[in-house]
Amino acid sequence: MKAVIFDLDGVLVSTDEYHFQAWKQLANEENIYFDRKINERLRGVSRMDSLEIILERSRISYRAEEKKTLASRKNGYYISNIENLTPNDMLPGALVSINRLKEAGKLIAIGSSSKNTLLILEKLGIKEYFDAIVDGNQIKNSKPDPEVFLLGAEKMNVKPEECLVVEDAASGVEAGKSAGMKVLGVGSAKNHPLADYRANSLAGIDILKFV
Ligand code: B16
Ligand code: MG
Repeated sequence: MKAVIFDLDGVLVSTDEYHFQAWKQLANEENIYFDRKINERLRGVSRMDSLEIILERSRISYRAEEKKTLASRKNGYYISNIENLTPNDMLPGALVSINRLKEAGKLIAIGSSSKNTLLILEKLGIKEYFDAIVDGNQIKNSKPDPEVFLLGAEKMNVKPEECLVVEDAASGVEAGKSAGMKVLGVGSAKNHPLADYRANSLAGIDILKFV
C-alpha cells in the first residue's frame, strides 16, 4: 500500500469530547434530551447532519434559518472549547504512527468531515506532515459517502486500493469501504464488522503492519 488516510477527530486528536460538550451545551439551552449514546451517532457526521440527529428529540420543529443559527452557535462553543488545544491533545500513538509512515516513504493524508480541520492541524503543529488534506469544506457529501477519501487519494495521485483509511466512526468505516480502500477501525469503530483491521487505538501498534 502506498498511502494512509487518517480521520482527524477521534483518531489523531481527542476533539470528540469537545464536540460532545458543545452539542450538550446547545441541547441543554434548547431543552433537548442528548446523551453520550446519541453522541456516538454524530462521529464523522457533518455539522448540519449532526444537528438533525439531535433535533430528533426536540419537541418543537425549527425552520431552516433557525437550524443554521443553532449550528453556528454550537460551532462557536466548539471553537472556544478547542482554543487551548495543544500538541499534547494528540491521541497516544498518533505522532509515532505518522513518523513511522513518513520514514517508510508512505504518503499520508487527512480525510475529515470537519470544517475546522486546518485550525486544529495548526494548533497541533502537524499540518506540514501531510501530503494531502481533505476536509468538510471541500466535499459535498459527508461520510458515509466515500467522497472525502476518494478526493484524498486523487490529491495524492494514488489508487483507492493503494490506501488504508484509519477511522473511529461507523460512518467513516463505511465511507472507506465504499471508496474501495482497506480500513483500520480504532476507538469506537474497533469492533465494526466492515473494518479490515481493528485496534483499540494507534497506541502500541505498528501501523506499517497494515500498510
Ligand atoms: P465541524 P472527523 C467530524 O470529524 C466529527 O467526528 C463530527 O463529530 C463533526 O460533526 C464533524 O467532523 C464536523 O465538524 O463542525 O468542525 O465542521 O471525525 O471526520 O475528523
Ligand atoms: Mg472521527
